[in-house]
Amino acid sequence: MITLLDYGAGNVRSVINAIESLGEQVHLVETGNDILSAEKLVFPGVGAFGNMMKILNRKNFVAPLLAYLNADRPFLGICLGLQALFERSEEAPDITGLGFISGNVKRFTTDLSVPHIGWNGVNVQKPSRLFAGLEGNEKFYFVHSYHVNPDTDEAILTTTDYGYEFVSAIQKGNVIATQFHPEKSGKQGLRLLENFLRGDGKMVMPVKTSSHTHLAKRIIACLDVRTNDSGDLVVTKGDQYDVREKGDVRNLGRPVDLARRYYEEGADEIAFLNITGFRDFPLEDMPMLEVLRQTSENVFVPLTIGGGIRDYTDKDGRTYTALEVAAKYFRSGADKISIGSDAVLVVEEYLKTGIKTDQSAIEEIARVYGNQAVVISIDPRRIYVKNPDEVRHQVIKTQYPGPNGESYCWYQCTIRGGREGRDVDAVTLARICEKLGAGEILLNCIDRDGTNQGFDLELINGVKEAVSIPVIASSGAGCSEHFLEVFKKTKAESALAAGIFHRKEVPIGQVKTELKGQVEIRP
Ligand code: 1PR
Repeated sequence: MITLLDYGAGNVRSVINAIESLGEQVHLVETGNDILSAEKLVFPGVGAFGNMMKILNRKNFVAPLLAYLNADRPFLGICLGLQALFERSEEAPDITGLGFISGNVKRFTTDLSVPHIGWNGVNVQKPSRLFAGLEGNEKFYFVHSYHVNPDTDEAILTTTDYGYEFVSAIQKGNVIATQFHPEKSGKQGLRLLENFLRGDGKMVMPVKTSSHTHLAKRIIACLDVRTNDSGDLVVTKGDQYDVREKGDVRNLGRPVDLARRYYEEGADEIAFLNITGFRDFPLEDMPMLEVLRQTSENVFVPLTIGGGIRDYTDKDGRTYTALEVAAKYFRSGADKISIGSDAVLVVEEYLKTGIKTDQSAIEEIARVYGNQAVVISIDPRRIYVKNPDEVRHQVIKTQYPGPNGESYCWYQCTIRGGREGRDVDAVTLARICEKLGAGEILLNCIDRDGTNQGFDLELINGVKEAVSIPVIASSGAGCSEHFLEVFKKTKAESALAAGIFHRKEVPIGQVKTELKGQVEIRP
C-alpha cells in the first residue's frame, strides 16, 4: 500500500494512475496519522509554493511530515514535493518550507523561456536504486519556473542543464525527490517510479549518464473534440476552423482511443480542445472530464485541456468560477488547462483600464496551480493592410501579399472558435497574458489550420519575440519537413499538429526521424 499526500492542488490523478498501473494500491492521506503510519509516502506537488505550504500548515501536516522524513522512511517527492523539503522559496519569500534540506528554491535566471517545460535529461551524480534498468540518457518531463538550490552537494542525486546546471533530484537516505514528473515521463518514468515503489534492488550508476543535458523540442498531438449531430463525442478537424463536410461534423475517431494511439506512437504531449466549450458549459454535462479520466489511466505524458474555461452561471442561477472549472479538469487528469475566448476578453479589459485586477481567470488559476499550468490558446486570423499606420495593432511586413497586393498584416484575435473577430492582435494578447501569469502560448492560425501548407512562421516569430514564455506552434503542418522548418526558422519550443496525425498521413515517428540529428528530440 502506497500512501499519497494530496493537498488539493494539481493533478494527483496521474500519479495515482501511474502507481496503480504498476500494481500497487493507493491510500490518500486524510490526517497526520496517515503520514506517520505510511509504509511509503509519495508527495506530488503542482502549483505554487506559498499555497502548498499554507495548506500543509492548515491541515497540520507539517509536524508529521517532518517526523516521517527525520525517521528516514521511504519518501518520494515530485516537483513541488521536492521544493517543499527546502527552507524557503523566492516564489513566496514570507512563507517557510519544511527545512528538511538546507537551502532555498530560486526562480530560473536565464534568457531561455521560463517556465522550463518539456523533456530534458539528467546528469547522474551518485548511484541509486532509482536507476535500475535505466541507461542514463533518458529524458524526463519537467514543468517549473523555480528550482532547488541546496547549501551543500551531499544530497544531490541528479542535475540538469537549462541555461545553467540546476539540481533536478535529491536523495538523502530513503528520502528521494525529483523536480521532473516520473508519472508524466512515459515508460522510463514509470520504471523509475517502480524502482522507488519496490524499494529493493541494487544501487545503480547508469552507464550512459551525460555531463550536459538538452531540452527536447516537443511534438504535440491535438484532438479537437465536440459532440456530433448524433450526440457522440468525437475528434473532429476543421479546414480553417470549419469542421463540417457536406453538412456533417467530421468524425475522425474517439478521443480516448486516439490519445492512447498517440502516446504509444511517441507524442510528447497531448492536447484536447473542447471546441464548443464557448457555448456548452463543460460542467453541465461532463463528457470531457470522463475523457480525461479515462485517458490518464494509461497515457503517461502531459495532458492539456481547453474549452469553456471561464466564469459561468447555469440555468438555475448557480455561478461557477473559471477556477472551479479548471479545478475539475485538473482533478480529472489534466496537467495544464488552456484558455481561449476568455483570455481575449480579459486582455480587452486590461487594455481599457491598464489595471491588473488579480481576479481574471488567468491570474486566479496561475495563483493556485502555478503559471506553468495556464496555457493561452490564441485563434488569430490575418488582416491585411496597405499601410502599417492604418491600425493601432502590431503590424508585420509579410512575404505573402494580401488579395489586393497589401504587404502588411496584423493578426486579429478571435473568440467563439473563430466566429467573432475582436479588436486585439495576437502579439499584444500574448504579451499581456504573460504579464497576467500565463505560462505558455498555444499559437493557432485560422488561415493555416487544416491547409497542410506549413506553419505560419511570420506569426510565430512575431509572438515569440514578444514573450519569454514557451510557444507552441500550431496549424498547417502537412509533412514532416514542416516540423524541421518551424524549429529551424523560429524559436518555438514545440509544434502541434492534428489532421496529418488523425488521417495517418504522417506518423509521429516519421516526424521524429526527420528531426533526429538536427533538432533535439525525445527519441
Ligand atoms: O474559447 O476557451 O472555449 O476554447 C476553445 C478552444 O477550442 C480554443 O483553444 C480554440 O482554439 C479551439 N477551437 C474552437 N473552434 C475550433 C475549430 O476548429 N472550429 N479548434 C477550435 C482549434 C486549432 C488547432 C488545430 C491546429 C492544427 N483547433 O488546435 O488542432 O490548427 O491543425 P492542423 O494540424 O490540422 O492544421 P475557449
